[in-house]
Amino acid sequence: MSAIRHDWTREQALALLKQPFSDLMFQAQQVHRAHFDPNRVQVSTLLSIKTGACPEDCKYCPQSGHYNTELEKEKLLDIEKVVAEAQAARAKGATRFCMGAAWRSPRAKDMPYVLDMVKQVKDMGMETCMTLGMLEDDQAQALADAGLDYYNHNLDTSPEFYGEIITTRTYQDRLETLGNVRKAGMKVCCGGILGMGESENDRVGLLVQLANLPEQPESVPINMLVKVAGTPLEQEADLNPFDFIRSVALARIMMPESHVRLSAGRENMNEQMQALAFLAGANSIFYGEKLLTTANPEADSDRQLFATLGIQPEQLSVDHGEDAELDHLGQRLRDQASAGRFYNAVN
Ligand code: SAM
Ligand code: DTB
Ligand code: SF4
Repeated sequence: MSAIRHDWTREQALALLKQPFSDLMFQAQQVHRAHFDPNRVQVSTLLSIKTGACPEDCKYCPQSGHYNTELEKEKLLDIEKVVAEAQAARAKGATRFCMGAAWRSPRAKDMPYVLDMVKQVKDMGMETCMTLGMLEDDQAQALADAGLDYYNHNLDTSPEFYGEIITTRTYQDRLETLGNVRKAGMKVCCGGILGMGESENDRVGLLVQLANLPEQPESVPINMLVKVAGTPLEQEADLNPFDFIRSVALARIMMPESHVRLSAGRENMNEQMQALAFLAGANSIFYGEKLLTTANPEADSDRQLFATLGIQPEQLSVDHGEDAELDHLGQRLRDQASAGRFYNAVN
């Protein structure tokens, strides 16, 4: 078992990243296999609960009100709609439901609605995650008290490159929100985006920041930029796919116990590239036809990919004897998997 380190230097990380590809992948797989079943991948589904007209100016984002992306804006969704979407995601095999809002931060009057969403999705036996922008400590505590398991808030890139991408909130603001989430006792989902024109040193800088947080995030989404027409990054050059895979491997080595999520951008990756990402230590995906506003691979093609690679979806661990209803749900999820909702290529 590799020990968790919080004292990574950029030089050390860069030296790992620059190894021959085979050596880097071998090292990542050794770390991965010491901490996880390499044939299990966690499956989350996303829903945008409030879409567009965001006051922030994140240059990658189709939901920013600063750019004209012809996105249809939507107010905060009704609770019934959110619950129906969560039920559909659960029926398809997702174990975590992630709700995202295009806010700088939630307003006081929005809080009762989002807290109700957390409670109702949680009551269905799913893990819950939200990403609502910056949180004050009382907001984080209210979400934790409602049963929110994870809060997603990304650092997005290195501290030096950050100012090229976002000017309406600082890196420090983000670190403070992450601190509030931790203080409230929630699990942290925090990662970034690659392919925004950053340097190799910036990619390393992001991963070093994440690894050196006081506690490493339980979940680390690595997004490949989705270039959306109308955003300032629409014409950005493609990142070399091997550089993307190398970053996934580095994340795995430096954050051995975290789930590393192969996140946005899978729609533009072929199966071979996704397989390389799993070999590099990615062990979570967003599953379902849509991310927040952009396309994700069809659920059918993901089931097919899992079958081809002999990957099984990770199941929720159920506390036996404590809650009969949850137990029943755990069994249903296992039954679904064996009934072929996720085809098992191994047996
Ligand atoms: N508004 C909240 C916030 O930014 O804190 C939550 C939602 S925001 C859409 C969540 C994350 O999605 C961003 O931090 C960014 O990493 C990712 N994201 C947004 N647009 C993207 C794109 N075009 N390509 C890849 N990732 C993207
Ligand atoms: C994360 O790191 N990636 C997800 C989730 N956290 C909220 C969002 C990806 C969004 C991609 C662009 C879109 O669909 O709007
Ligand atoms: Fe708003 Fe989040 Fe998009 Fe930034 S990433 S513009 S904060 S929705």
